[in-house]
Amino acid sequence: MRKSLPVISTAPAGTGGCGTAVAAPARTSGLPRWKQRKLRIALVRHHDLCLNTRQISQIQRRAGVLPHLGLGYIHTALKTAGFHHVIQVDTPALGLDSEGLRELLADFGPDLVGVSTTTPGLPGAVEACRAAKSTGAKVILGGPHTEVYARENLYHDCIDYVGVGEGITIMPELAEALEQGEKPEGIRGLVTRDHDGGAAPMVNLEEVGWPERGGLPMNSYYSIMAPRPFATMISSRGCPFKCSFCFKQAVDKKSMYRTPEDVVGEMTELQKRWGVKEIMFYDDVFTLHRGRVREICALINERGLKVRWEAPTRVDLVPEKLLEAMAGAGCVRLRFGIEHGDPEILARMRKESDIGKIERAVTSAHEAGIKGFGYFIVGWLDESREQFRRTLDLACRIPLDYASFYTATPLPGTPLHTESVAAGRIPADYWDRFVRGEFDARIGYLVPDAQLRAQIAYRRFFLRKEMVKPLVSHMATTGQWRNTLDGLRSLARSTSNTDRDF
Ligand code: B12
Ligand code: SF4
Repeated sequence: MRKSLPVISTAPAGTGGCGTAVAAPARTSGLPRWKQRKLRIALVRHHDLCLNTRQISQIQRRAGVLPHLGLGYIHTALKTAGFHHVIQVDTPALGLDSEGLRELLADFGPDLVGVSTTTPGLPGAVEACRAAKSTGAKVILGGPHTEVYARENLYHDCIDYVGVGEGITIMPELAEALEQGEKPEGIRGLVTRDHDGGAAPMVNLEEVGWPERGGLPMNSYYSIMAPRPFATMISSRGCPFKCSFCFKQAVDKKSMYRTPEDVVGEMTELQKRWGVKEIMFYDDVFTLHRGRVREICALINERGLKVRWEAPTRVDLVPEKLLEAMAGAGCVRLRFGIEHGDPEILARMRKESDIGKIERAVTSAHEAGIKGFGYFIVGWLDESREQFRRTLDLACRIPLDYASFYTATPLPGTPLHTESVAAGRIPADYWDRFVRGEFDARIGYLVPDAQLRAQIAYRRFFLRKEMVKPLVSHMATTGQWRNTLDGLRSLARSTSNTDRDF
């Protein structure tokens, strides 16, 4: 039994056939509440690959398709509020193009369509909104993007409303208003052409229940990092650090922790119901609250849960004792936000770490039997080739089994964006024009050969003899032979003539 969401008026939730929270029959006017709800709602993510990606194409195409947890949580909240005619349409997992999406929606006949987007993902989202509008439904756009650009999205005729902040509260309230034939103005976080409802404040995800996964094409999700089937989870939200490239939603500025019981409960359900072999946590920083992580590990062992899991963290938040506890509870990999090998750039990134801490954390994880994944950023504002080489040297020197080399991309609302505009590297109005539909060019790189640097970094990191053993071990344990080998082959084919300049 889960708790019902306190911020929306709803009947107490019970457990439905598929194991997620559904409204218990509250007989207020003769019929159970869920029978009174007629509204048909589709929740959509469209296109995973995007123009303004930070990833090089050789990797982006093979990295995988990960479930969209935000939509799963909104689905659960809608069910709790008694809305049962709800579908999630995840086009990257379903392999649908815009026309396929339009046909699917036309067939379903939604009254309301909620589309989720990041800022780089906006072109796909606008296509989804057009497809939704062509069915006559009301259309709402939400997701991290709308925290910076809200009303501006209403430039597109196919969008009726913009949701800012928690869709978990906005969507049930909007659905209720539409069902009652009431004007939705007044809903916290809802922006219309005549009204600005601000932002819907953060909700503790534990209050909502687990994200709805029923009806999703679970077998279509994959990650180059994990054996199939795998799943993603969020055990906490928020991060107090202020790295200058990182986009922070209002909710991310506060912290929210789920209890160890709830986290391990969901892990157990994922293994039992879906046969999941690996769980990838997508918290901002999994080990922010160390006591909680220790309790999670203890509970995993107490319950005899045997599942592989991995999580993101910072190099200054992994003391040795904690690493041992995590390794002993099934943690196979930690993703470290290392970012750079040059101290001056690390300081400009406001990373609050240093090379010594990086070396110690990755080595300690390795010694505890946890594989290290390093996130790096190349092509930072005014990054010299010498500074770039320091990143590459660091990545190859420390015991990492995996690395990702993103190109620096100034997302709107970040300090990196402000600095890049001030330095004259990108036009001040790029994202404004992008939001209005000028989707034809990527935002400029901050050093002209940033993409080449990323390709070279991937090549030099993965195509060295020290990586043969880790790569073979990775492919053998995850079964990701084809994606991994294809990725390595395409890296081997790229950039070879220009390598020597670096
Ligand atoms: C997991 C993850 C991914 C996964 C899966 C994507 C997903 N959405 O699940 C993968 C790896 C595929 C991914 C890819 C990318 N990501 Co990402 N990702 C995340 C991460 C770490 C967690 C997302 C999450 O599950 N959050 C928890 C859930 C509960 O929250 P949520 O999804 O945001 O949903 C809530 C609200 O946003 C809102 N909401 C969401 N959808 C909707 C829809 C409607 C209608 C409404 C009303 C509300 C609403 O309500 C939800 C709950 O109440 C976030 C960081 C973060 N802290 O959120 C970055 C983040 C979302 N990613 C980001 C970026 C930049 C990317 C990439 C561009 C990276 C790249 N390759 O270059 C791509 C873009 C892909 C695309 N086409 O859009 C940025 C987005 C910044 C921005 N301004 O938009 C973030 C915020 C990271 C950061 N701090 O910079 N990502
Ligand atoms: S990059 Fe990681 S540590 Fe830095 S602010 Fe973002 S979530 Fe926090």
